[in-house]
Amino acid sequence: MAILLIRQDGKTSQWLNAFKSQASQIECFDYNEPHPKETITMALVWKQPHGLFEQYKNLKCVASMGAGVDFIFEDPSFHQELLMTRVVDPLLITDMEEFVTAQVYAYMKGLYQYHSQQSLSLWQQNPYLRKKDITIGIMGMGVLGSATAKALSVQGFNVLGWSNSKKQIEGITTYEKVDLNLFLEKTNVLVCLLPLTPDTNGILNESLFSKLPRGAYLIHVARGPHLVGEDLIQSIDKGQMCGAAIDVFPTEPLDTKSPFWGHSKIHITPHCASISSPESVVAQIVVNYNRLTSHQPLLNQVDTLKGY
Ligand code: NDP
Ligand code: OXD
Repeated sequence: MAILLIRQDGKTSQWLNAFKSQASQIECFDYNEPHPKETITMALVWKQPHGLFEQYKNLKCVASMGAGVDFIFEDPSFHQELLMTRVVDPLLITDMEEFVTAQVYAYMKGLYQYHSQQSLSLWQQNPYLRKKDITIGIMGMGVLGSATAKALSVQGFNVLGWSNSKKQIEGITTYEKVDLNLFLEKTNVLVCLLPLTPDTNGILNESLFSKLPRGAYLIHVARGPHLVGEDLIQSIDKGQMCGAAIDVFPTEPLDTKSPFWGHSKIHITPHCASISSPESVVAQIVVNYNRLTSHQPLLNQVDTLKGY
């Protein structure tokens, strides 16, 4: 039995090294190197090339190297007999809380505007917002959304949360799926932390933006296809949205021709809100690999019927 690592961005050696230092007894292969296909029982993947899974007749589990699993569902060679797991990791959670919090403060204090002013050598004080002026609405109150909501609430922000099922979280007003409009009408800083599924694809569109109070701000850290890019630009141009911080894009890296790059009210980061640390994540992969080997239920298993 062995693990196959499949990613195409040059980071495989970091993961192999983490296995070597934490679990040298487990055989791990880079899919680009020759390997005995019949030994592979677990594939650890990040944006894998499609069509590979069917080549591994003894494959039982596909494990995402991140929290999201949309790129596994998109692969036609993934089938319902395979188990799927994802990452739930304390570092990933803290990193996301901190990233969203940093974006909220940057927006409140107008820091991006001062960055632009610096390039013009312009010394000019601008009005800024205080916590009482902001209601932060988080779409997706799962592992990352609820932790981020709590972190912001503890700092004194007014926080709302929206998710499929209603949550009970102290200090946070929560809304279930059918109450989306009630959630939106009270939110002026919208944070997207939804998984990408057929139901959430394109959810950040003109119609949704129009339900927010005028001049709302978007912090998008979930997946590129949630956002309809032209709708955001139009909503900003009309003043319905006042700007956005966007970390994720339908095609990554973002095309150099994208209108987002040159837009003064759109602030781009390269999918870095919260990056899986191999050292931290490999420990849980090893636990699951051992559970798989001994036919025990896996941790952080994805409901493949629900899609996240
Ligand atoms: P979870 O699965 O723990 O949470 C998902 C949440 O979304 C749940 O609250 C769920 O509701 C809710 N939800 C799902 N579908 C819908 C829907 N149709 N309508 C309303 N609510 C819905 O995911 P995580 O919190 O771990 O991660 C969220 C996403 O963050 C990942 O899928 C990934 O895309 C993104 N991510 C981005 C990173 C970055 O660096 N930019 C890093 C890590 C993750 P319920 O609770 O009722 O099931
Ligand atoms: C993830 C991500 O899903 O990095 O973990 O986007």
